[in-house]
Amino acid sequence: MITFRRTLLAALSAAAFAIPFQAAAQDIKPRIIRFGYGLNEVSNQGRATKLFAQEVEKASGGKMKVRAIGAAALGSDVQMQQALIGGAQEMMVGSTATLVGITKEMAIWDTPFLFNNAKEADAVLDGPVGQKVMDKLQEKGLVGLVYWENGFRNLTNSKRPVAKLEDMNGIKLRVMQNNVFLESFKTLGANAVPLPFSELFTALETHTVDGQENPYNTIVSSKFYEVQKYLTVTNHVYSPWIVLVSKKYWDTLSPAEQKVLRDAAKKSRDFERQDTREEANKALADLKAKGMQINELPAAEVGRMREKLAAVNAGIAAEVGEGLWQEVQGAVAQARGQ
Ligand code: TK8
Repeated sequence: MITFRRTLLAALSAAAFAIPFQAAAQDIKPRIIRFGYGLNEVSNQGRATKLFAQEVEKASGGKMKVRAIGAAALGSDVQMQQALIGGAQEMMVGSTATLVGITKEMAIWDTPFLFNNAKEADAVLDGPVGQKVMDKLQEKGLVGLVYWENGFRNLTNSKRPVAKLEDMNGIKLRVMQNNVFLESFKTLGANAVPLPFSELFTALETHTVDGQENPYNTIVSSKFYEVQKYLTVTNHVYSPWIVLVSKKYWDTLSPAEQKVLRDAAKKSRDFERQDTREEANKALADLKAKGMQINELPAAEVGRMREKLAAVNAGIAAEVGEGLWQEVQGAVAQARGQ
């Protein structure tokens, strides 16, 4: 009896002690972070997400757990962005280009031929102006952590090899849901159709569209080679991906928890860029082996493409503001000079 009373007392006092520390008690339960992405698990995006999840779990001693959900199972980029803003989903990675409807400054990264190589992209995106553009998301309910590499985009289609700009005439080309891309490809003579990435494979398979443009890695991992015969090396624009957190969720985290996410995001970025570049180096050979017919756009035609696409620059500058446009141009010039 005495033992029982003692145990009861101990239990009661433990409970009483626990009440003021409810927050701490809750922390024992792992925080589950739903992290959505659009590509397959077996892709550069999937691999880096997995690494991010491992880093978060390790650094938090298992108190934070990332549930990675790929293949757009949580929705397209745009749908996931809305879920993050509303607080129904915690994290995602997707294209900056699909964020322009929320934060217009993101359109700066859609500038055709902005970067000549990945080194320039890294310097500008990871530098002060990249951070500034990322920070604009906060007032819209999103916290940007890091930019990953999607990569330089190239053109594929099922109609014909594109060896000169005129070959693009009338090709029904899927573009991202973004005005710069829409205008760019209209300017080049294609019949540009905005579609979410999650609908793209089926649209190509059913010939709802004839072509699309994405980096080599995505053409491989999304198996576009099964439904696209021709690939033209254009490198017309560098696409970043961006790792996002719901601001509603972010604000519930302690500074230590926020640091776990920031540090893991940086590690995932470094891993992802290296992995993407290694894969991209092999991708053309892979795609050839899968039966794609590949041609480089001749330099003279690239020149014509640059000239034509310069027409969209004024629109981008107006959209993001002349100040930001100049700042990015300056950062690129600096990166180029280094
Ligand atoms: C994945 C997309 C994709 C992008 C596209 O969700 O839509 O073409 O390149 O990476 O963000």
